[in-house]
Amino acid sequence: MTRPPLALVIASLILASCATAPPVNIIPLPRTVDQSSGAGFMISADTVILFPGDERTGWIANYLANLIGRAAAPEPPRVDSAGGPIPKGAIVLELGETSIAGAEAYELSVAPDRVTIRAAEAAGLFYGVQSFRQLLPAFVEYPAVRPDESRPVVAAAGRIVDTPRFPWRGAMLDVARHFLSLDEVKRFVDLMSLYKLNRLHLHLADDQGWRIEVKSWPNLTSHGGRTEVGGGAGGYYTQAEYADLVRYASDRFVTIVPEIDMPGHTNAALASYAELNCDGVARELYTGIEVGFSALCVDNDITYTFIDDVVREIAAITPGPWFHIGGDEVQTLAPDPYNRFIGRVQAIVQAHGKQMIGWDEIVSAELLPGTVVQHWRPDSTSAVAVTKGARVIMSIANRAYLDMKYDPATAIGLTWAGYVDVRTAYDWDPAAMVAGVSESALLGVEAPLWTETVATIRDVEFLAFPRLAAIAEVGWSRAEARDWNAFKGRLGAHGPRLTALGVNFHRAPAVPWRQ
Ligand code: TNX
Repeated sequence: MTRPPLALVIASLILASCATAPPVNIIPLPRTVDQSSGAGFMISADTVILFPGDERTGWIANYLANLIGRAAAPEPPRVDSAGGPIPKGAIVLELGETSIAGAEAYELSVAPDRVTIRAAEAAGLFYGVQSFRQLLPAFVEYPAVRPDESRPVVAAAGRIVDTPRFPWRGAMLDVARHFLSLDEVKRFVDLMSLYKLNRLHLHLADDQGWRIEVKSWPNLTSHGGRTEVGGGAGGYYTQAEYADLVRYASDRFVTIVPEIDMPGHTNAALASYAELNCDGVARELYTGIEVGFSALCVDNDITYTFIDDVVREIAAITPGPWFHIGGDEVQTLAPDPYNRFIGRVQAIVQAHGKQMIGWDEIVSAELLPGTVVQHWRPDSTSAVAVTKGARVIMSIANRAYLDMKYDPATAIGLTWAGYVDVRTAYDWDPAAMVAGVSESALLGVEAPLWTETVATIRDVEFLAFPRLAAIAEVGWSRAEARDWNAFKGRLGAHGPRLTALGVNFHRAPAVPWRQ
């Protein structure tokens, strides 16, 4: 392996040991951070990343090596399975008990001669890696970064012990109103990982488009997938592509949650198959942004054959335990048929081995154990769901909706739930939003990004960042430890990192962005 010139090594060592430790700006805020004032850990051509030896932790070790890339040496750090004496300058990933238990918990200790990331499970190692990454200088994130003696790659010394508040820390992408390519969704997964988010809910069907191949109902995509809001070309994922995305996300500890919205938001299906309509007449494709006008014919048996096929095929390529059936905004059905419909669909979802999730409208139906309610309407109550034994995902629109404008000057986005500036997205407690929906009833939080006004991945990034970082901290960090003023300072320090990653983030005026 080629080594950097001696001068570079010496200069970097001097810089590393003289520099006062930069403050730790990790987002989401870890449970405990003990920073030490001494020298940090410097990455060099000798750095080796050691892992316990299995495939999963080997993948994480390689992920870290690729993150560091060529920032400190002509080649990324070497990766090796552990065994034998640990050399000086190693980054050690190890599996074992941590002082705070939990599947996603980790301990990270950084000293001049060694970094140790320890966790009971691989997920914790991955999150320890994300925290370590945030201790490294932002320039590491540039894809074309090369070693430069004036810029040593040093992580501040100290010790972090960390575990999340909630198991569900999610984002949602509406790929129905505007389609996003597989690579764009993968990039979004990568950005989620930086902030330790672990659920990606994909809104795969709506009035304007059907985005996932269903082999037994091929017109859904060949016809229903070929447009989007504004009349663009739309698109869809083949089952193989979806499976590839599921794998990509699961490598990064992100579980894909598929949503097929029903009985409303179904115009694309109703346009693809005449028999799904009560009058037997196929609808026209729709490219506007009205909601509430479409509904499956809930009294026809063929509707349930259709749903059974759709759920079966998608469940078969979805290893995660959840299937989201939407259930929102049906304006053309009376309560009784709506509730009966939700009951029948719930049985279908369970028969295919999944737990059903629905938007908060489903609380009027009978809910079976395991069903999850996603709270979105600011004036609705999911407490009813709790009395029926359901758990709740908090996505209250006036805090967590990424498609709301930041302020009146925001060029894209909607305003029906008000403006959601970064502070509004940050300064709330999911356990204090709905009386009767307290900590124990909550699975966690999720930030949906609806795409009526969002046409490109650059638009997605603008609305999601930095609010998604705020939501990530709402989901991960303890409420008592969170503080807007401290957060905005840490967030400001993320400006250069997001810039290096090429993220088109909103430079919210309230945040002291660093250059
Ligand atoms: C409400 S949130 C909807 C979506 C829209 C969104 C726009 C929910 C369950 N339904 O159909 O896209 O508002 O903010």
